[in-house]
Amino acid sequence: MSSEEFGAGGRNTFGLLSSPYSHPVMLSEEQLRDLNYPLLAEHGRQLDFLASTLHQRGLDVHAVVLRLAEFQVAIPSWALGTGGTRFGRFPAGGEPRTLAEKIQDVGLLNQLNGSSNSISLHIPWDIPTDVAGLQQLLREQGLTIDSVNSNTFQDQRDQPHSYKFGSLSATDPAIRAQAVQHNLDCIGYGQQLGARVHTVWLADGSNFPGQSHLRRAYLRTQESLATIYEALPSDWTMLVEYKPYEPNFYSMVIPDWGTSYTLCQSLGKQAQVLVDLGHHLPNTNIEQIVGRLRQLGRLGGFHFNGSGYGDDDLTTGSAKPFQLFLIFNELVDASQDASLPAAQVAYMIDASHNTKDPLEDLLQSVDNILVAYAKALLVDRAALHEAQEANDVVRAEEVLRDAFLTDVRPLVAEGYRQAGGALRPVQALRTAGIRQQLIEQRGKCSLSTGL
Ligand SMILES: [Mn+2]
Repeated sequence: MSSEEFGAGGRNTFGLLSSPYSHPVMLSEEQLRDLNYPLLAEHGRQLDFLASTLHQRGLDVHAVVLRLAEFQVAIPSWALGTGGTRFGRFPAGGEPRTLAEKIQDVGLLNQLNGSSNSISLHIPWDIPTDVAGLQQLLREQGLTIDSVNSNTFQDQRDQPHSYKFGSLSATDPAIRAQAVQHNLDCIGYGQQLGARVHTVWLADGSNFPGQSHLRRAYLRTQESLATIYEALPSDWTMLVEYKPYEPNFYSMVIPDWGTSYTLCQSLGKQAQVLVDLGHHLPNTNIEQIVGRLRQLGRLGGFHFNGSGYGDDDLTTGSAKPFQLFLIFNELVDASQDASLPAAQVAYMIDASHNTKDPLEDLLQSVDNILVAYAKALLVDRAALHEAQEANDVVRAEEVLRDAFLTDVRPLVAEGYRQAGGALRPVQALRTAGIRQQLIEQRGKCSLSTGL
């Protein structure tokens, strides 16, 4: 990700490779071929049928598949183990215990779908200790570190000051200085591993009326962010994420895209707004926010996830595939608008939950994202524009429906195949018995989350 919008990402390398970290569970090229073989004939039939249908609509199926094969979504290190709720955690077994094992898991995902070639790190959970070894592992797996995420929403052991009442917005300058330093440390760790994006999600806020001076909390945050921004390397982007509630329930210092936007405006060009799909109140028109930010030149990235009520962090596109399609429709529309400059948008997943095998969940999320993207690429933009200009409400909606209701799964599968991956990644993961191998290697109760 973090490449030019919808542009090419690096390709993975396949096959068993030597590594400073012993025995990563990987699939050989031959295994992947064997997994695809029984599906190839039916896949070919479906793809041919779809190609001829799209050809009649004036669409070049090869161009669409190429865009899909190039599209990359970053995987968060914190989603490789089962997440929890306030009530409990139900581990899947075989979860990664170290940063090296998290990298290996993402390597496995990328082998299967060719669309997950980078990783988002969370500091201090992922502080690199063996930088040279990790760099080598990343090279071998064909992966990069795209972003580092700071964490001032919980106290770490040995930390002099508590974040109980805020971090970058805290009333005590010593607490703010500590939180700023943590963010600078994150950038330093990211530089060691080649990251180019620093993401700030601020949990600061208040739980009760009167607890916090709303304007002064904003100004203190702005000042803290400016200090971090000054230290940002010139080729980095700083993403400012917003969230309407939780962990604070009366006010959040950065509750909405408007606040993120004004902070970014005050910081400078390298500051951009990050849209986390779960960080909106129910029924918010997220695609409109995406369109606005893109128009304003401040759309920096996404945290993809699925949400029914709030920050549910479920599988992306599981319950609201139409919303995901409409978001991609805005992105594709903007990318084809000659009046808008190209944007560097970081596509990342931010999900973590309790019920599914984390690797299967991530494969499903990436698949749903690619399906939404593929459908957005099929929209007849000229017809849509014409209908909009003529205020032909029904025709405009029908144009979107034509694209959304097309079963594009053969295109996505062909993208996987062309990237050297599996036609059906989840099925391949199961057939290859990956989880069992991971459990044998790492044990049933392995754990790496920092929560
Ligand atoms: Mn997020």
